[in-house]
Amino acid sequence: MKNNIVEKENAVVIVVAVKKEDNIERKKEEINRLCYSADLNVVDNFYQKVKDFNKRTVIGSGKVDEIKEYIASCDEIIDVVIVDYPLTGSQMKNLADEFRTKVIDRVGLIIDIFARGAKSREAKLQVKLAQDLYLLPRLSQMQGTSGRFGSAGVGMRGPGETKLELNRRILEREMDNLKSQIEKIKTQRQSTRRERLKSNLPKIALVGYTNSGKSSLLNTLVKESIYADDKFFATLDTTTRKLYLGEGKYSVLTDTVGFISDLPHQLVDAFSSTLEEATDADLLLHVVDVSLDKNIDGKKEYEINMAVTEKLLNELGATKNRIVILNKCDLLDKPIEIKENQILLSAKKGQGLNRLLEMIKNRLNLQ
Ligand SMILES: Nc1nc2c(ncn2[C@@H]2O[C@H](COP(=O)(O)OP(=O)(O)OP(=O)(O)O)[C@@H](O)[C@H]2O)c(=O)[nH]1
Ligand SMILES: [Mg+2]
Repeated sequence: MKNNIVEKENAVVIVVAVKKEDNIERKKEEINRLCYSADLNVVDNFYQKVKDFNKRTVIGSGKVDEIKEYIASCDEIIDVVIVDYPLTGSQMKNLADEFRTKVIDRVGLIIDIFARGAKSREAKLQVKLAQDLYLLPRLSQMQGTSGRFGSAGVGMRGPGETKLELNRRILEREMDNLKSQIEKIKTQRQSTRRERLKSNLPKIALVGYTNSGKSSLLNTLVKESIYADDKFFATLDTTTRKLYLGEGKYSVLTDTVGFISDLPHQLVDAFSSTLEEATDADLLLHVVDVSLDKNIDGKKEYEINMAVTEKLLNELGATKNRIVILNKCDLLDKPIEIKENQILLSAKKGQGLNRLLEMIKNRLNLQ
């Protein structure tokens, strides 16, 4: 339903399982949460387990027809079809032509959420770079669709709004320019007095799946109120604060952008300097939302999220010195098994904080 205050776009979601390990239910929940974070109104979900990969449209022609009919006969006007799979430019064009509406893939949707959330100059430049990296291989197909990709709304928000008028050469030049501006900001940041002072202290970074409670934990630990929300990717800027560990000992604590399954490589590349700062730390606090304890193919959902985060951290070359924080323990209704190196905590209720500070001092050899 469109409401009068903020007119939300109506979306139809196609959940696509291609890999053997893809779980439709988990994928559905996650893509719907991403749609919610992008302020979309999801009218309906369609599902397809892809067996014979269709190069033209990814999903089979029968499914294409079914969705086409649905859109044509739907009471609501469907503004966008979200496909939970990375599409090439031509697949996107083919589906947009079939559905006669805007089509956005999972990568485009995540970049859109970042585009809406970017506040600082650095985050805006990084998002712009990610948008360009995403657009470059799709530019020619997207230009040929006479507005089918839309001129406003999801997928077109933020810094990249007029991109479809650009050509490849201009885009490449712009990307070089963005990279050098991002590099300049990074150098400036490192040379500020405040940073130099902090640099003598041990560095701790909060990392983890999006929505696990990283910002909430920073707020609780340093008695701050940086933005935390139940939407995915609430944090796009690094926030660094001095953290008192007790017994006259200090460290600096950094909060950063969250991870997700299949995090678009364009975002990893564009946000590399931000991610580097986090992964360069002396100690990582890997925050996990332990309340996601539903069983999925023999594993708990939070264990799957932990594995996704660990894989990304390893790819980024992050430090091995880690504490795993099983957060949101206030939402658990039965006790769970805790391994060495893990701690049960509630950022919201302030449970487990003293034990965490002890563990941190111990790990940083500050005792
Ligand atoms: N019940 C409960 N909710 C929590 C706890 N910690 C965080 N939350 C909620 O979880 C949601 C996400 O919290 P954030 O702190 O924004 O999570 P984040 O990891 O920073 O998320 P991104 O920045 O989006 O990656 C918010 O609605 C918080 O209020 C907790 O210990 N218990
Ligand atoms: Mg956050």
